[in-house]
Amino acid sequence: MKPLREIIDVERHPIDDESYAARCRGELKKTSILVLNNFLTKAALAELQSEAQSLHEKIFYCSRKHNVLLTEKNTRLDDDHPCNVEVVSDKGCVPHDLIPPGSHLRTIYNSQIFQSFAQSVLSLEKIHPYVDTLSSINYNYYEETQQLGWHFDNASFAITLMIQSPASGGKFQYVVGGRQAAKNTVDVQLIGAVLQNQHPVEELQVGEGTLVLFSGRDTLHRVTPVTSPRARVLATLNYNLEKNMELSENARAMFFGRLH
Ligand SMILES: O=C(O)CCC(=O)C(=O)O
Ligand SMILES: [Fe+2]
Repeated sequence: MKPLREIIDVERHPIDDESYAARCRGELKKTSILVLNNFLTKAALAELQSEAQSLHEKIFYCSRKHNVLLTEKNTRLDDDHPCNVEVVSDKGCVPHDLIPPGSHLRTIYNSQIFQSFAQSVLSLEKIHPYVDTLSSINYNYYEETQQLGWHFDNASFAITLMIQSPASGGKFQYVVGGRQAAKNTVDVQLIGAVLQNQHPVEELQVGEGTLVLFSGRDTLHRVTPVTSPRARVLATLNYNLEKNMELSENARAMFFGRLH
Protein backbone atom coordinates (compact mmCIF):
# COMPACT_ATOMS: atom_id res chain seq x y z
CA MET A 1 0.00 0.00 0.00
CA LYS A 2 1.23 3.46 -0.89
CA PRO A 3 1.26 6.12 1.83
CA LEU A 4 -1.40 8.82 1.58
CA ARG A 5 1.13 11.49 0.54
CA GLU A 6 1.88 9.53 -2.63
CA ILE A 7 -1.82 9.19 -3.48
CA ILE A 8 -3.05 12.71 -2.72
CA ASP A 9 -1.08 15.66 -4.09
CA VAL A 10 -0.47 17.12 -0.63
CA GLU A 11 1.73 19.94 -1.89
CA ARG A 12 -1.18 21.29 -3.89
CA HIS A 13 -3.80 20.20 -1.32
CA PRO A 14 -2.29 20.20 2.21
CA ILE A 15 -5.31 18.52 3.76
CA ASP A 16 -3.65 18.13 7.16
CA ASP A 17 -3.26 21.92 7.43
CA GLU A 18 -6.19 23.47 9.32
CA SER A 19 -5.86 26.79 7.50
CA TYR A 20 -6.19 24.98 4.16
CA ALA A 21 -9.27 23.13 5.46
CA ALA A 22 -10.71 26.47 6.63
CA ARG A 23 -10.25 27.93 3.15
CA CYS A 24 -12.05 24.92 1.66
CA ARG A 25 -14.84 25.28 4.24
CA GLY A 26 -15.26 28.92 3.23
CA GLU A 27 -15.43 27.97 -0.44
CA LEU A 28 -18.04 25.28 0.24
CA LYS A 29 -20.14 27.72 2.29
CA LYS A 30 -19.93 30.36 -0.41
CA THR A 31 -20.68 28.24 -3.46
CA SER A 32 -22.25 25.00 -2.07
CA ILE A 33 -19.61 23.03 -3.90
CA LEU A 34 -15.90 22.43 -3.38
CA VAL A 35 -13.82 21.43 -6.41
CA LEU A 36 -10.21 20.40 -5.80
CA ASN A 37 -8.45 19.93 -9.14
CA ASN A 38 -5.56 17.48 -9.39
CA PHE A 39 -6.32 16.11 -5.96
CA LEU A 40 -4.73 12.76 -6.87
CA THR A 41 -1.11 12.39 -7.87
CA LYS A 42 -0.50 11.42 -11.50
CA ALA A 43 0.71 7.96 -10.53
CA ALA A 44 -2.25 7.23 -8.22
CA LEU A 45 -4.71 8.43 -10.85
CA ALA A 46 -3.19 6.13 -13.47
CA GLU A 47 -3.36 3.20 -11.05
CA LEU A 48 -6.98 3.89 -10.19
CA GLN A 49 -7.85 4.19 -13.88
CA SER A 50 -6.44 0.76 -14.54
CA GLU A 51 -8.13 -0.65 -11.41
CA ALA A 52 -11.47 0.73 -12.64
CA GLN A 53 -10.87 -0.91 -16.02
CA SER A 54 -10.00 -4.25 -14.45
CA LEU A 55 -13.34 -4.25 -12.59
CA HIS A 56 -15.35 -3.68 -15.74
CA GLU A 57 -16.82 -7.19 -15.94
CA LYS A 58 -18.12 -6.86 -12.36
CA ILE A 59 -20.27 -3.79 -13.06
CA PHE A 60 -23.96 -3.97 -12.15
CA TYR A 61 -26.01 -1.67 -14.38
CA CYS A 62 -29.32 -0.22 -13.29
CA SER A 63 -31.82 1.98 -15.04
CA ARG A 64 -34.71 3.63 -13.29
CA LYS A 65 -37.16 6.47 -13.31
CA HIS A 66 -37.46 8.72 -10.28
CA ASN A 67 -38.59 12.18 -9.22
CA VAL A 68 -36.19 14.88 -8.00
CA LEU A 69 -36.74 13.92 -4.35
CA LEU A 70 -36.15 10.18 -4.99
CA THR A 71 -39.49 9.47 -3.29
CA GLU A 72 -42.66 7.61 -4.16
CA LYS A 73 -45.18 9.63 -6.15
CA ASN A 74 -47.04 12.14 -3.97
CA THR A 75 -50.66 11.30 -4.81
CA ARG A 76 -51.89 14.56 -3.29
CA LEU A 77 -50.13 16.40 -6.10
CA ASP A 78 -50.69 16.26 -9.85
CA ASP A 79 -48.54 13.93 -11.93
CA ASP A 80 -46.96 16.94 -13.61
CA HIS A 81 -46.10 18.69 -10.34
CA PRO A 82 -42.30 19.32 -10.34
CA CYS A 83 -41.90 16.98 -7.35
CA ASN A 84 -43.69 14.18 -9.21
CA VAL A 85 -42.18 14.55 -12.67
CA GLU A 86 -40.05 11.50 -13.49
CA VAL A 87 -36.57 11.59 -14.96
CA VAL A 88 -34.28 8.73 -16.01
CA SER A 89 -31.06 7.58 -14.37
CA ASP A 90 -28.91 4.78 -15.71
CA LYS A 91 -25.39 3.93 -14.66
CA GLY A 92 -23.28 1.03 -13.53
CA CYS A 93 -21.78 0.38 -10.14
CA VAL A 94 -19.04 -1.70 -8.53
CA PRO A 95 -19.71 -1.86 -4.78
CA HIS A 96 -17.36 -1.70 -1.84
CA ASP A 97 -16.76 -5.43 -1.34
CA LEU A 98 -15.28 -5.70 -4.86
CA ILE A 99 -12.85 -2.81 -4.40
CA PRO A 100 -9.41 -4.50 -4.13
CA PRO A 101 -7.92 -4.64 -0.60
CA GLY A 102 -4.90 -2.53 -1.59
CA SER A 103 -6.88 0.07 -3.57
CA HIS A 104 -5.83 3.70 -3.12
CA LEU A 105 -9.53 4.43 -2.67
CA ARG A 106 -9.46 2.41 0.57
CA THR A 107 -6.33 4.23 1.74
CA ILE A 108 -8.02 7.60 1.20
CA TYR A 109 -11.39 6.50 2.61
CA ASN A 110 -9.92 4.99 5.79
CA SER A 111 -7.36 7.71 6.39
CA GLN A 112 -7.80 9.67 9.62
CA ILE A 113 -6.22 12.68 7.91
CA PHE A 114 -8.72 12.58 5.05
CA GLN A 115 -11.68 12.04 7.39
CA SER A 116 -10.58 14.93 9.63
CA PHE A 117 -10.24 17.15 6.57
CA ALA A 118 -13.76 16.22 5.39
CA GLN A 119 -15.16 16.80 8.88
CA SER A 120 -13.50 20.17 9.11
CA VAL A 121 -14.67 21.24 5.64
CA LEU A 122 -18.22 20.09 6.38
CA SER A 123 -18.21 21.50 9.93
CA LEU A 124 -19.16 18.08 11.28
CA GLU A 125 -18.03 16.50 14.52
CA LYS A 126 -17.54 13.01 13.11
CA ILE A 127 -18.30 11.07 9.95
CA HIS A 128 -18.72 7.30 9.85
CA PRO A 129 -18.43 4.57 7.22
CA TYR A 130 -21.41 2.44 6.23
CA VAL A 131 -21.61 -0.83 8.15
CA ASP A 132 -23.04 -2.81 5.25
CA THR A 133 -20.46 -4.42 2.96
CA LEU A 134 -21.47 -2.61 -0.24
CA SER A 135 -21.98 1.11 0.23
CA SER A 136 -18.88 2.88 1.57
CA ILE A 137 -16.75 3.11 -1.57
CA ASN A 138 -18.31 2.72 -5.02
CA TYR A 139 -17.08 2.99 -8.57
CA ASN A 140 -19.77 4.50 -10.80
CA TYR A 141 -19.63 3.95 -14.56
CA TYR A 142 -21.59 6.02 -17.06
CA GLU A 143 -21.29 4.39 -20.47
CA GLU A 144 -22.29 6.11 -23.73
CA THR A 145 -25.93 7.40 -23.48
CA GLN A 146 -26.04 6.84 -19.70
CA GLN A 147 -26.87 9.69 -17.34
CA LEU A 148 -28.20 10.72 -13.96
CA GLY A 149 -31.48 12.64 -13.99
CA TRP A 150 -32.08 15.75 -11.88
CA HIS A 151 -32.27 14.91 -8.17
CA PHE A 152 -31.46 15.82 -4.59
CA ASP A 153 -29.46 13.20 -2.70
CA ASN A 154 -30.77 11.50 0.42
CA ALA A 155 -27.34 11.85 2.01
CA SER A 156 -26.54 15.35 3.24
CA PHE A 157 -23.16 15.54 1.51
CA ALA A 158 -21.32 13.77 -1.30
CA ILE A 159 -17.61 13.26 -1.89
CA THR A 160 -16.56 12.14 -5.37
CA LEU A 161 -13.31 11.54 -7.21
CA MET A 162 -13.28 11.75 -11.00
CA ILE A 163 -11.30 8.78 -12.28
CA GLN A 164 -12.01 8.99 -16.01
CA SER A 165 -13.68 11.86 -17.85
CA PRO A 166 -15.70 11.07 -20.96
CA ALA A 167 -14.57 12.63 -24.24
CA SER A 168 -17.94 14.36 -24.51
CA GLY A 169 -21.15 14.70 -22.50
CA GLY A 170 -21.37 13.43 -18.93
CA LYS A 171 -21.29 16.97 -17.53
CA PHE A 172 -22.10 17.61 -13.88
CA GLN A 173 -24.75 20.34 -13.69
CA TYR A 174 -26.28 21.88 -10.59
CA VAL A 175 -28.50 24.63 -9.31
CA VAL A 176 -28.08 26.07 -5.84
CA GLY A 177 -31.07 26.80 -3.65
CA GLY A 178 -33.74 24.26 -4.58
CA ARG A 179 -34.20 22.70 -1.18
CA GLN A 180 -33.58 23.13 2.52
CA ALA A 181 -33.95 19.59 3.76
CA ALA A 182 -33.37 20.59 7.38
CA LYS A 183 -36.39 22.88 7.13
CA ASN A 184 -38.31 20.45 4.94
CA THR A 185 -38.79 23.03 2.20
CA VAL A 186 -38.37 22.91 -1.57
CA ASP A 187 -38.50 25.67 -4.17
CA VAL A 188 -41.14 24.16 -6.45
CA GLN A 189 -40.95 26.95 -8.99
CA LEU A 190 -37.22 26.67 -9.35
CA ILE A 191 -37.37 22.87 -9.69
CA GLY A 192 -40.10 23.18 -12.31
CA ALA A 193 -38.09 25.71 -14.30
CA VAL A 194 -34.95 23.54 -14.18
CA LEU A 195 -36.87 20.45 -15.32
CA GLN A 196 -38.19 22.43 -18.27
CA ASN A 197 -34.75 23.75 -19.17
CA GLN A 198 -35.93 27.25 -18.38
CA HIS A 199 -33.48 28.05 -15.64
CA PRO A 200 -29.75 28.69 -15.96
CA VAL A 201 -27.63 25.92 -14.48
CA GLU A 202 -24.04 25.77 -13.33
CA GLU A 203 -21.89 23.29 -15.19
CA LEU A 204 -18.65 21.84 -13.90
CA GLN A 205 -15.78 20.80 -16.10
CA VAL A 206 -14.46 18.03 -13.88
CA GLY A 207 -10.99 16.89 -14.87
CA GLU A 208 -9.55 13.49 -14.01
CA GLY A 209 -8.15 13.30 -10.49
CA THR A 210 -10.50 16.02 -9.20
CA LEU A 211 -12.21 15.75 -5.81
CA VAL A 212 -15.69 17.27 -5.59
CA LEU A 213 -17.51 17.76 -2.30
CA PHE A 214 -21.05 19.16 -2.28
CA SER A 215 -24.28 19.36 -0.32
CA GLY A 216 -26.26 16.97 -2.51
CA ARG A 217 -29.35 17.00 -0.33
CA ASP A 218 -29.98 20.70 -0.87
CA THR A 219 -28.50 21.13 -4.34
CA LEU A 220 -30.41 19.99 -7.41
CA HIS A 221 -27.93 18.20 -9.67
CA ARG A 222 -27.60 15.82 -12.58
CA VAL A 223 -25.10 14.22 -14.96
CA THR A 224 -25.92 14.79 -18.63
CA PRO A 225 -25.81 11.77 -21.00
CA VAL A 226 -22.33 10.62 -21.95
CA THR A 227 -21.94 11.03 -25.70
CA SER A 228 -18.56 9.37 -26.24
CA PRO A 229 -17.52 5.70 -26.27
CA ARG A 230 -15.13 6.66 -23.47
CA ALA A 231 -17.11 6.13 -20.26
CA ARG A 232 -17.30 8.50 -17.32
CA VAL A 233 -15.90 6.76 -14.25
CA LEU A 234 -16.31 8.28 -10.82
CA ALA A 235 -15.55 6.99 -7.34
CA THR A 236 -17.85 7.99 -4.51
CA LEU A 237 -16.61 8.04 -0.91
CA ASN A 238 -19.72 7.62 1.18
CA TYR A 239 -19.87 8.46 4.88
CA ASN A 240 -22.69 9.00 7.37
CA LEU A 241 -23.39 11.50 10.10
CA GLU A 242 -24.42 8.65 12.38
CA LYS A 243 -22.65 5.48 13.39
CA ASN A 244 -23.78 2.00 12.36
CA MET A 245 -25.77 3.08 9.31
CA GLU A 246 -26.65 0.79 6.42
CA LEU A 247 -27.85 1.91 3.03
CA SER A 248 -31.51 0.85 2.77
CA GLU A 249 -32.19 -2.62 1.33
CA ASN A 250 -34.21 -1.05 -1.47
CA ALA A 251 -31.33 1.14 -2.51
CA ARG A 252 -28.82 -1.71 -2.29
CA ALA A 253 -31.00 -3.97 -4.42
CA MET A 254 -31.42 -1.23 -6.98
CA PHE A 255 -27.82 0.02 -7.23
CA PHE A 256 -25.85 -3.17 -6.56
CA GLY A 257 -28.29 -5.93 -7.56
CA ARG A 258 -27.82 -7.66 -4.19
CA LEU A 259 -28.05 -7.02 -0.45
CA HIS A 260 -24.78 -8.61 0.70
O1 LIG B 1 -21.64 11.38 -10.92
C1 LIG B 1 -21.61 12.45 -10.29
O2 LIG B 1 -20.79 13.34 -10.51
C2 LIG B 1 -22.62 12.69 -9.22
C3 LIG B 1 -23.21 11.43 -8.68
C4 LIG B 1 -24.47 11.67 -7.93
O3 LIG B 1 -25.02 12.72 -7.95
C5 LIG B 1 -25.08 10.59 -7.17
O4 LIG B 1 -24.59 9.44 -7.25
O5 LIG B 1 -26.07 10.84 -6.47
FE1 LIG C 1 -26.51 12.84 -6.46
